[in-house]
Amino acid sequence: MNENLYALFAKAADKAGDTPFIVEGGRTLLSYAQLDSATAGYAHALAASGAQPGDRVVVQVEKSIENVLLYLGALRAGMIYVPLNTAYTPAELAYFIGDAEPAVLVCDPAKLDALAAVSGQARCLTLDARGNGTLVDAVAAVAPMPFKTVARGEDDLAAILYTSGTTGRSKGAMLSHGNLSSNALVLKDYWRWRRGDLLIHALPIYHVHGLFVALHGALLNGSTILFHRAFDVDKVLADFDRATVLMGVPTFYVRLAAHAGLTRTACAKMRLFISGSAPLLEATFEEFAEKSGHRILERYGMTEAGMITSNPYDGDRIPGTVGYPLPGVSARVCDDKGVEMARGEPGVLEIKGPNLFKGYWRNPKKTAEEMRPDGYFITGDVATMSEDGRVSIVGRSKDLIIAGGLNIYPKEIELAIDAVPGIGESAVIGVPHPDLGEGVVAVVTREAGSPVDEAQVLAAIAHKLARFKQPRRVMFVDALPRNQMGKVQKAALREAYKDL
Ligand code: MLC
Ligand code: AMP
Repeated sequence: MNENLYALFAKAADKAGDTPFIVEGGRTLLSYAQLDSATAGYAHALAASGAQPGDRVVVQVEKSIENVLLYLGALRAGMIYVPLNTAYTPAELAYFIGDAEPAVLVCDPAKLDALAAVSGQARCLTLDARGNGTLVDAVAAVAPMPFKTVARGEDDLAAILYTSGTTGRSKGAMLSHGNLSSNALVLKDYWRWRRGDLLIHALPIYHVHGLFVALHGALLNGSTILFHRAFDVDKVLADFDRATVLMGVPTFYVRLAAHAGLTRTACAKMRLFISGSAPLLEATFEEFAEKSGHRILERYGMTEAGMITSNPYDGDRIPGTVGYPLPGVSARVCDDKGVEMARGEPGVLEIKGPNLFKGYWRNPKKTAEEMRPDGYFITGDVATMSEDGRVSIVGRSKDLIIAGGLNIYPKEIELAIDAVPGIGESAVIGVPHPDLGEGVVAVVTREAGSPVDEAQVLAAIAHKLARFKQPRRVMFVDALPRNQMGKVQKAALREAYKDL
């Protein structure tokens, strides 16, 4: 049997027939009946560009239907899809491209020159936000031809998604066809996908949430996607009159709850609101429930494992908890040696299951550091588990900031700031932010006599780091607080600057 994830989608597409697949601004861009030939074109174009099954296809482009088809075409062709955040600077991209060694690189035409120097052996194709570029020309050049989806086993890689640990250097999480299909199938049942469901898709498609959880959910169910290039609260609300499902990061719900248009009447047709990627504040949950009449279903996941736990569809959706391990997933809360804690006691969440990744790309050492000998993965999230197995995420043992659902690794920013002339040292922290959950703040010291100021620091790092990672404030101090071991006390800094 072909375990290629696309084979599952093809089966669902056959059943869905003329159902619209992607609708944007009220216009059907593609139906399920057209999915086979549309993705065949992309698979052929990638193969004609010289990529073989198992080769990496690195993609940094704006969200578009062509981008969706490129992803599905790469799956069909048995290639390994490597999506990158559009906010990354050329300096950041150089690392990913060097590490992934792609056969094909697809980027925005505006970035082509900057990337030429770092693209190595990769064939460069372009795709702009309006769906034009040499990739689309290559698709047009192959003429309509059937494509036999390349046979893949469940352990063959479908995608590599970059994510970072405490070191600040991103690692590629290797996800197999089996990882992705097992998770998608479980979620189809768990969230009760049904005939007639329409999904509002307003997330980026370079992360697990938008690319896998949302897109796969709709594809597997043959559901129409109401496609939004970005999250615009007015436009998303306007779709509530025909949609049934919304998936979003907590910032979506903060903005929706603050909107006068969020009423029970406006939400009467909606079936399910799902939140994840960052903690949903209880206050947001309650305000949203009060105004919309819907209790948001919060779930928890990560790049290395897709979705891990979820609040129940029928049972109690309790704010501040992320629900139960999904069917097939085992979870335990342990101390730093891997010894299980008593129920209710906080510890680090460890997990195992068919959704768990195949390790970090070309980095067995890092993979081994984050795995227990019995196959459990150490998530770095601090959790408690109730007597009946319900999980609450209560903190993080990894040094990570999550702003608007995007992960930011302080170490990477600290390294950039430390290199600024006149800076002694730095500590980067997340402080509460009403819209994004957390906001980035840098606390720094000056070298003796240096006049370096906030504007100079920000200007010096601007070309190195994606905008979303750049601190919103730089605070100067005489010395960073340290504990007896010499470690910077970030908790003390977070407390000191919590009202910034
Ligand atoms: C945008 N900006 C951000 C930001 N998004 N800053 C910090 N964090 C973010 N997440 C900055 C821009 O650089 C810009 O800065 C300004 O905000 C306005 O940009 P924008 O593009 O207009 O922002 P907006 O459309 O409001 O975007 C906010 C958002 C978006 C929350 C809607 O970031 C988003 O869609 N986030 C979802 C991320 C996601 O998919 N996460 C899932 C990861 S998977 P300036 O200064 O230039 O104005 C995962 C696993 C799991 O975690 O469990 O799901
Ligand atoms: P990423 O590396 O981008 O996949 O981000 C995964 C991280 O996001 C997890 O390790 C958690 O720290 C965080 N996360 C995801 N979902 C939730 C949630 N519902 N509540 C709290 N944290 C979450």
